[in-house]
Amino acid sequence: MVAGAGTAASSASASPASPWSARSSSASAQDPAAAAPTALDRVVPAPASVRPAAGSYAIRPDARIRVSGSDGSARSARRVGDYLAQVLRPSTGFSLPVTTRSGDDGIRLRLTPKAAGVRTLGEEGYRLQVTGRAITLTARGSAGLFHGVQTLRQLLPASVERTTRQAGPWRVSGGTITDVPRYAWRGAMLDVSRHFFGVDQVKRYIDQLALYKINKLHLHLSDDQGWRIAIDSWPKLASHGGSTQVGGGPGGYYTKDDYREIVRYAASRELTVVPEIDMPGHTNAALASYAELNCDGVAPPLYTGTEVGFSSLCVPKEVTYDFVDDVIRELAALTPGPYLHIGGDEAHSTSHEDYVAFMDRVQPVVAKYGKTVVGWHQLTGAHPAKDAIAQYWGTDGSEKEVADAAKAGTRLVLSPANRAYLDMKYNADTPLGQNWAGYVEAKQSYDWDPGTYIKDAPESSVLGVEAPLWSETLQTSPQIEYMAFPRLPGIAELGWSPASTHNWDDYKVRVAAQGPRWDAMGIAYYHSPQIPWPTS
Ligand code: TNX
Repeated sequence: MVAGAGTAASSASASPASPWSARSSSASAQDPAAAAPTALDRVVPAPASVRPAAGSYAIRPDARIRVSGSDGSARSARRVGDYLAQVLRPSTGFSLPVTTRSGDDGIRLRLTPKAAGVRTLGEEGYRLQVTGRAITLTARGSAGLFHGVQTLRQLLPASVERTTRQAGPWRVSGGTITDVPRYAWRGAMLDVSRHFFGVDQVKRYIDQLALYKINKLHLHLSDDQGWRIAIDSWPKLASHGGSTQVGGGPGGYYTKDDYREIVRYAASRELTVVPEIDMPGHTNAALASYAELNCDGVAPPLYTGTEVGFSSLCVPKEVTYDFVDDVIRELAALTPGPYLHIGGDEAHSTSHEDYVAFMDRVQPVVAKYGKTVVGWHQLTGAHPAKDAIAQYWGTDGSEKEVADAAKAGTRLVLSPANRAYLDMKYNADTPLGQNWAGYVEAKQSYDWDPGTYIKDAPESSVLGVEAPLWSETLQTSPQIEYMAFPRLPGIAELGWSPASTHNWDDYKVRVAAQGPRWDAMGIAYYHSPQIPWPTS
């Protein structure tokens, strides 16, 4: 006890006296978990503000998770408390009861939507205070509490992520984190068309996205190779259009209940699903399912290759808009989030005139069903709707029509292909992925600024960032993970952390510390040589 207290007084990073100190000091030589707890600023994404203090909190076998919520928010606080307990119980072996009983000890999750002191936290921010007696997480909304829980996970030893009982101690450094996101849109896209991914695979990815405070899951639900969502009024879209994939495998599609389950699960991890039906190009699967959608009235065969730009809906035909109306109506009805993505990229088989005419007719349909249009940035070459969002996927930010649209009010989500595309190869030896936008190593992926990326676009037009994962070459969860990690956390940090924290040399050390967590979680990441992964 005495020795422990003396150490704490002499060094900010050393451990204070605690019921664990006698045991941990003898264990610290061999056991990395017994070393000084992770400093509060060593997490990904970097927090907006960190104030370290002496001391630390240790989760003990009798700790409780105390949840409270004012103004009717107690249920949301309990949901997050239950989630935290699910993360902590298997590895700690502690019972960690979730209780609404108040107290000044334990892990306290407080939702205070109207309290004056937390107004600046917004919907997604949180404050994490750690003293010797308690960890107190405060937020205005469940998203803030949930994001705070993700930070707390990273402050505990990596072994907390294992699903069998591990040795502690489970200590968290003292001090306060006050954290809010830089951008409202921090997305990840999964292409479920080129290869189909089932509900459980999507859930696994959602859990991984949630670790880094990603809040949008963009699902690319249709393309030339597959239509992946059941539409009752056009049933062959899924049954025929969804029956294969790249390489000729069996493909698949989501029933409406499957899709609702994905939406529900994403919401439980504070992600909003953004569904995409790519139009007027990338539509071979639909054209193959219904002959009348083709200008010549002849259905093409299903397609299992990887070329792009050869298909188009028939812009002059009225039935095209019956189809679009039905699909958007049914998809909007299934989707609680405010956004509906209509694609619009690589419409190489549609004349410019037809493209503009098509977008002029389709955008109002999205509005009619109560949703906000999102489109790939080629939409800025047409007439983007007043509240439209353009997703930029170019490689140098020089497109004048994008900047002009941004000046006129179009909001931008940035996914530059040579930075944010998770399907680009890391280098020439990467066994998966493509290289049309070059090789994208971890540093290349992280080291850019979304606020100034598009030449002449006002910084205020930038809504956020998104990391797309196209699946021409990907079929399994480990393959998804190999491409997403470690690049995804870097894009997540660009979306969350203030520009003032941006620093590759600092980031690479913080992301290196995620490696043991990914090992503990069974995430099959790419061991980038640019990152100083801990050895052991
Ligand atoms: C371009 S990015 C595409 C996709 C491909 C991707 C492969 C975009 C909007 N279109 O159709 O899958 O490249 O990297």
